[in-house]
Amino acid sequence: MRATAIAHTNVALIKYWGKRDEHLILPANSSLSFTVDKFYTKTTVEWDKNSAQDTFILNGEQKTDAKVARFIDKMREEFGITSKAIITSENHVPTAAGLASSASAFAALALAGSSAAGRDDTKEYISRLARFGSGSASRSVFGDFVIWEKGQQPDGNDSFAIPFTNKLCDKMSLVVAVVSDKEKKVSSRDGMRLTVETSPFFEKWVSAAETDLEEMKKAILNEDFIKVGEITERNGMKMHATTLGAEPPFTYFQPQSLEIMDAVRELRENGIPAYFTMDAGPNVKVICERENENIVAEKLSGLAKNVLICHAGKEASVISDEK
Ligand code: 2P0
Repeated sequence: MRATAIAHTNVALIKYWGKRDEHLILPANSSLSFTVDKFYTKTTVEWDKNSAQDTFILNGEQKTDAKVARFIDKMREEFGITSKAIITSENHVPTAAGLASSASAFAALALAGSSAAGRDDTKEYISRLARFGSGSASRSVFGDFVIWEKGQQPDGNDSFAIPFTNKLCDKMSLVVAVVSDKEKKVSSRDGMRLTVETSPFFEKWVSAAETDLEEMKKAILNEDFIKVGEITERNGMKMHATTLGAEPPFTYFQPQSLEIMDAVRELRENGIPAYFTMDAGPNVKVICERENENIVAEKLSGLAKNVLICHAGKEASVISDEK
């Protein structure tokens, strides 16, 4: 039994930053993301009774990855199977983009793994499962705007993503300004943990994120791009503020990131509505109206290594399934 699935990566406009349960990967706050069309992972899973061990091939090279190994065990436990997995994965997230690929990777792996096991799981189930690989992967199961509900239950059964809306999606672009494609110094998992454990700003961040999320939902549904941009920018900055309060303090900002933020402010002063956000790395993602995407890309191209224009991406899907 073998199946292939594709999932796109996503960029959070209301960030996930901090877990309330490390083991179950339960977030402290709900988050909202925009799935992007340009970057995706394509993964084939085969459950093989005759293999003596799991195999993971990424971009043509055999790899050993602790997170993937744990996730395969989780799938076996969930599906009630003992077969070993043969996984072949292609990451269409250009290394030069310096973007995280764990979101698309675990969403594609969960979907292909379930389908290869002959199951017909709901997307809600796949999202909950993908969460165990990487929290943000729960959101990559869906397209357009997506909300990962933090849930209330201690067992995490109500913590999964749901599709929110496709409103505004055909009018909005996300321009990625690549500052560095190097491995980040502090992984998001470690950065979050340190923030939760030591930053006095963490508690405030969680309550502010919940308020931002409610306002963001309204702004998207009203197709109010300016409001969406303002909330995106302030939410991202609040997340990054928590890292400066951690002990020891750390930041994902690099000098070039700050220069790009200034350029975005300058665009606004010149009448082009554009707003930035950053994740657990130095690259800057800028949202703008589609009619302005080339002006924004042009402005940032002198400051970044590479500039990529993205639009809304589709939900994860199974592209082949052999029983
Ligand atoms: C996000 N990030 O909402 C936030 C903003 C990074 C900054 O989700 O520990 O790789 O595997 O659940 O999903 C990156 O975190 O972390 C992330 P784990 P993940 O997009």
